[in-house]
Amino acid sequence: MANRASTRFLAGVIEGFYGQPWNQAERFELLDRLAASGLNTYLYAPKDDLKHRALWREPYTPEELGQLTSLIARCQMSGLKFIYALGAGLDICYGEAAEIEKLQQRLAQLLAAGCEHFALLFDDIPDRLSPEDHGRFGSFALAQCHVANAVFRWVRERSPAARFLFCPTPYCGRMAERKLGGENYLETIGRELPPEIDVLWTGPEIISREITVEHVREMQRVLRRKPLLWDNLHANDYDGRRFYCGPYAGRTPELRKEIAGVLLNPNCELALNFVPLRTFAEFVRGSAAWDARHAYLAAMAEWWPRFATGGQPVPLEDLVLLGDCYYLPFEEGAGAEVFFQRARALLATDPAEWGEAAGKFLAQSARLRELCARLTELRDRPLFYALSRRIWELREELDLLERYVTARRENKSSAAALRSDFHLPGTYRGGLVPRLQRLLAPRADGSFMPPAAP
Ligand code: GDL
Repeated sequence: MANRASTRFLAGVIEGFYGQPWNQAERFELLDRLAASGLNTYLYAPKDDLKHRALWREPYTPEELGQLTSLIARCQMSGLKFIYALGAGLDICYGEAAEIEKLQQRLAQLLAAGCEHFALLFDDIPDRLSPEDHGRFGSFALAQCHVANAVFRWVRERSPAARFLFCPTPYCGRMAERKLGGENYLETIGRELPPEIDVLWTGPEIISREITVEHVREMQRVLRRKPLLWDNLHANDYDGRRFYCGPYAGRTPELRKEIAGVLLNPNCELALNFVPLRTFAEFVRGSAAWDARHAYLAAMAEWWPRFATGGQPVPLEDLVLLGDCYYLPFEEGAGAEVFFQRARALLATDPAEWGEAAGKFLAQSARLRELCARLTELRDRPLFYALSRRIWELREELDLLERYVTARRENKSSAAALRSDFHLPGTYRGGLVPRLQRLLAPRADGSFMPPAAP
């Protein structure tokens, strides 16, 4: 396995999302899965672990360090690189020597625990310098390079083969266009950081639908090195109602030779990452003829046995349809899209013209709804708990639509017939957040406006 750990191309997972970090058992499970699928890296960067970011100056207790030590040992045993990241950017004073010492003290704890590889992350932080730092460095990029270079040199003296990663404050094309971090931020980073430091990059957007060779070549020029992709395609921390079990997609196999590697920052719920990881691993090692939908269907078939229930089995076809309902951030899977269009067309037409369409819709909706009910009996409880709130919501919407279509088909158009005792005014779709959401509607061009007056 040593050969895998020594390869330059990094491929694996970043635990880099907001929200509850994975627990120790989940991390072990993940590491086993990474090793089994031929991936080689785990980057430890849980945003809401206090000591990763908010309390980055506080040393680890022996117990906390013990947990990290066992993760590091497991990685070494399995031929995986464990990369430890610190996010000090919320409040660091860049020009203070004592701050760099604090960073070193923390990394020294990790070195003593056997960690060899490190990262400094400056994403999602205020992009302003204190007057002192401004006076000393003149630019945000120079202040960060000062800290990163000092820590990099210190690390390399102690861990000569260390990979050292840097996440810039503008970490995607859109942020760079808005000049986050100031004029020429990325050019400065490219010039000042030694070429051995890897620079993380999420693509044209924070969540990039596509990452093209052209885009990456442009970044190579600016950063003076191949970027290391931090891929948020399957991250769901920004929307608690969604998860993504679609395939790794929107990146062509040619991209692989243009980057230093790619690390997936996936769904917060580990149990929901089976298909993302399985298809990603295939992308990393796969042939030029790689096909995302094909990879998805194969991965769903492999995931299927985990859907064993205490009662009736879950048909694979229905599971694929459910997966299609929670596919990727910018698209539904093919089956869910057809289902949605069928429902939309029905609601926009007179029931007299429905023909067989209503029956088809009702049958498919009932299957999906029944599947959601059956999943409550999953033997794999963490998997069910990860799904339960989302599929509850899906069931409610399917149920409502079925009631509506049935009532219209039976020519009942009075308000009483279109009412549901399960979707009550005040509670159903209630709450402050949904009300606030209705005040401004998103438009296709990314802007927001109050919805058109009736
Ligand atoms: C981000 C954060 C990341 C988060 C993701 C998705 C980076 C570099 N940082 O901006 O922690 O999980 O978006 O919400 O991506």
